[in-house]
Order: sequence, then C-alpha cells, then structure tokens
Amino acid sequence: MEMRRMRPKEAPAPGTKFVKKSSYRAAVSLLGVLCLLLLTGLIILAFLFIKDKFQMEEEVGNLKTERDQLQKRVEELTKEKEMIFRQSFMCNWVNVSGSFYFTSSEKKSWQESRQDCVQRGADLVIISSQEEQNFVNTFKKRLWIGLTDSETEGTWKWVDGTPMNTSYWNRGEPNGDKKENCGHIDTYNSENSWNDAPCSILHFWICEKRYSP
Ligand code: MMA
Ligand code: CA
Repeated sequence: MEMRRMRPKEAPAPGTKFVKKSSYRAAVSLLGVLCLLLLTGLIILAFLFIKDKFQMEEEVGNLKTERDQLQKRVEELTKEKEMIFRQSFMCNWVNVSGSFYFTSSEKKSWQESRQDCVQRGADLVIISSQEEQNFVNTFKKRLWIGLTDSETEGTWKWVDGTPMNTSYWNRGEPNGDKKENCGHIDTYNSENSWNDAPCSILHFWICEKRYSP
C-alpha cells in the first residue's frame, strides 16, 4: 500500500481500482477511529472501576471501624447491665460471718421459696450454729428455712442433704407427721423457734449464700 502511494506518476486507474482503494482507506480510518473509541471507552471503564474499587475499600474500612466501635459499646453495655443486675440483686443481702442472707418481702410455699433462692444463686438457709440461729431470729418474721422431712417422715434434713443434728424446735414441735414436712421460724425465741408446717403454706423465707473469703 505504501509502495503504491510513493509512485505518484502512476495515474489512478479509472473505475473500480480507485473506488476500491478509497473505500479501503475509509475502512481503515473507520477501524482506527473505532479502535480509538474502544480504547477511550476501556480507559474510562478502567478508571471508573479503579475509582469504584477505592471508594468501596474506603467504605469497607469505615464500616469496619464502625463495627469495632459498636462491638466495644455492646461490651460496655453488657458489663453495665451485669453490674446493675448484681447490685439490684445483692442490695437486700446482709453479710454475716461467711454468708450472705436475703429475706423476702413476699410469701411463697416452701418449694417456691427454695426456687427463688436457687435463682439467686443461693438456697434456703442452713442453720448450723447458735449464732446463725440468733441471727435468723432477729428478722422477727415467720421464715421458711432449708429444713424438710419430705423424703423420710421424721428424718429431718437440710437442703444440702446433710442431716439435722442440732435443732431449735418450739415446744411440742415437730408435731405434723406426714402433713407437715417443712420447717420455718415460728417464734423469735432463739432456743425454741422452729415449727413444722405443711409445705404448701405461704411464708416469707430466708436465703443463704455461702462464700469462702
Ligand atoms: C399450729 C401448731 C403447729 C402447726 C400449725 C399449722 C399455729 O401453730 O399446731 O404445730 O404446725 O398450727 O399451721
Ligand atoms: Ca407443727
């Protein structure tokens, strides 16, 4: 093609030859223009793609920071919630020589009273010394204690399964046989204060939570 153009003396042949040559040129330049357009399009697309990628990376970074902040906040709020829960739970507890005590302000059956204590991470009180017996009497309330002979009539046991060795029954108690299988503080006399009563009776109750200091 170049060779032919370099020979100007050679007159363009009339007719088809000339037409063929000029349409060939037109096609080539059209192709060139198309290529250019395609290239421009590709460059624009690549540019847009890269820009998009950067924007997305930035957004991902922002979202990650936001997520970390939210996770931190959730942790803080969880701690706060636990603290408030613990405070509201422990605020009525009294601490006496190795145990925390909670006395209820409502009445329940022995079983439901025990359930409440267990929910508080404790159990109905186990009276294991004169000092503890005196302390439980200071509330001047009829309170369910962790004592029952439901398993074997006449064999009184504490809620931890240990047998009742020292007792502080009121005069004439226990007298309920099979009808009265749960123990409670009845009079506030330190020496003679317990009664056996039907477990379904509603009484206040006292929970004990032991701890090792
Ligand atoms: C009386 C007495 C107790 C008995 C209860 C049952 C109020 O005390 O007989 O021994 O357990 O009644 O409610
Ligand atoms: Ca009784």
